Amino acid sequence: MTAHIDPVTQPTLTPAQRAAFARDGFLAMRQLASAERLNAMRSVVLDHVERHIEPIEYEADVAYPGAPESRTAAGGDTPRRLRQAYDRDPLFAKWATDDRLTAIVAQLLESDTVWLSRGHHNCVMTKSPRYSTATAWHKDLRYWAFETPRLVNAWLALGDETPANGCMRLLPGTHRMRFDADRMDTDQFLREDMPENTTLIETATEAALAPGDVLFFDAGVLHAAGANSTDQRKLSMVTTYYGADNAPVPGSRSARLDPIPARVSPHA
Ligand SMILES: O=C(O)CCC(=O)C(=O)O
Repeated sequence: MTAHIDPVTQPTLTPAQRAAFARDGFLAMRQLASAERLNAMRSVVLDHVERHIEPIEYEADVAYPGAPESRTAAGGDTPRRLRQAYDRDPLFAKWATDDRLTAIVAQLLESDTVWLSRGHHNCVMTKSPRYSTATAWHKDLRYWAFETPRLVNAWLALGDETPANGCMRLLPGTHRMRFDADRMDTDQFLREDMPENTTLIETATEAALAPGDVLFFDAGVLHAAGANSTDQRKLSMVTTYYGADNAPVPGSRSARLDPIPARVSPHA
């Protein structure tokens, strides 16, 4: 069943957009957030970064290759993710449950009801100019525990995202592929020393985004991103959704925080 979408206020995906998402596992939609909203969100983010408002994941915590060894090492206390965006500020909560945003998610999930996960993503990614590490190829599902793999992420660009500042890179169609366990390392990153993996990586698409654009991607699609080599911080808010046909596995980390009903079925 699909959600009732008001075509005036809420975008309706074209058959070509739906087909692209099903085929590739991602879809960029342009200009979904206004400049006014982005300015307000950016101000809150910069204030929270400046004042180190917890919960924060720091560059030292991600432990990606090249990351500072500890929070006290040079750059170790550079914020990488402002966690718990939904509970952090009403501006973020409003965006996460925005009608136009969740109308698109409802269509991608083919579910009238849309749940926002508070346990996964639900953060502002802050990629700093001086200290930032690249993220290797992975599927977000690697540590998540849900009844089905049908989850959609919405990545809102709060500013420009380009290859130079470490925009997202995605491997089209990989949400539909099954990978033998030995193609991943022990942390579930795609091994880049295997010819079948390097051939796959050659198919990567770079998701350059302008402020207000949203990249929707299936939680099963392989993606990566580079470091930020510019002199400006890159800021993106990322939220994760699932539909009525899915739920976190009881007792798992994915079930620890109550989800938010981001969109309620008109038939409920
Ligand atoms: O901006 C990045 O480095 C990518 C982040 C990412 O893929 C993730 O946190 O799952």
